[in-house]
Amino acid sequence: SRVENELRRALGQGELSLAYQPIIEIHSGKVLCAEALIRWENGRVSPDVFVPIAEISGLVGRMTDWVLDEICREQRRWRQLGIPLIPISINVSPVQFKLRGFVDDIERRLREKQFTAEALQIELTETAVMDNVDHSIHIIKRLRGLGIKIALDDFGKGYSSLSYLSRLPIDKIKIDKEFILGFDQSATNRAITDAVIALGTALQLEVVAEGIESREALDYVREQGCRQAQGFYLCKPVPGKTFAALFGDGT
Ligand code: G
Ligand code: G
Ligand code: MN
Ligand code: NA
Repeated sequence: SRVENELRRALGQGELSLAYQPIIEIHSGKVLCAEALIRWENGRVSPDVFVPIAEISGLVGRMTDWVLDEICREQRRWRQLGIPLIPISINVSPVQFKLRGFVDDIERRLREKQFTAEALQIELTETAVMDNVDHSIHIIKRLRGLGIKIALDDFGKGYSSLSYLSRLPIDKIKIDKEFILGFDQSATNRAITDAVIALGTALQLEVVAEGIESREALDYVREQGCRQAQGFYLCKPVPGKTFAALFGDGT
């Protein structure tokens, strides 16, 4: 298709970019991590549109390689600016996650770039992981064996049974932003948010509240015992340069 050819060209010519959004420790305001979000033409085409195209056209492996190279470059730039290591989390789609050789590719890329695994985190969607739990556990164990932290993204949207969640060797869960965006309008959304925070805490997982768009939302999740937050109220996704300027002192 036309978009596929344009994406192929964009990958070749460096027309993709990454935006970074901080994940904040609520009580201290400290930046714990940055989520990398891929952008094409400064966001004119949403990744919701072009990532699936990359998947069906076989470009997704090259896209992952590009993302890894780019965050590696960014980490290096941040280090040169004297910024203490801020881990960067990348999103991995269900298709990418299931590709044969996914872990091998990541391992090879880390090695080639002499990139420390503590600098990389991976966000997997709940639905991707639950699709084949045993296989997912195997892959996640290998990734964590490399030193990479794993987050379950968009949590609450899928259908994880609690017993499966307790079996997953993950580090954190990210509460799907839809629940938090609607917290003040829906008792159901609040009930789900509260339950996910309690569950994650009981399982000794880190819990991140996404979609924090207001002071009220931040206060609410904090009062429910959530310690980490991400959202437009705290900071929008920004270019790496801006991120370094805003958070370069590590606060
Ligand atoms: O910023 P936002 O509109 O960018 O992201 C839309 C969706 O695209 C989100 O679900 C996000 O996880 C996903 N996404 C953003 N960047 C990447 C990426 O590099 N790879 C994959 N697979 N998904 C991404
Ligand atoms: O699926 P995932 O959680 O990776 O998607 C992250 C998406 O959420 C990105 O598109 C990002 O731009 C978006 N996002 C980040 N913070 C907020 C927020 O506070 N409100 C809304 N509506 N979207 C957000
Ligand atoms: Mn994400
Ligand atoms: Na999410």
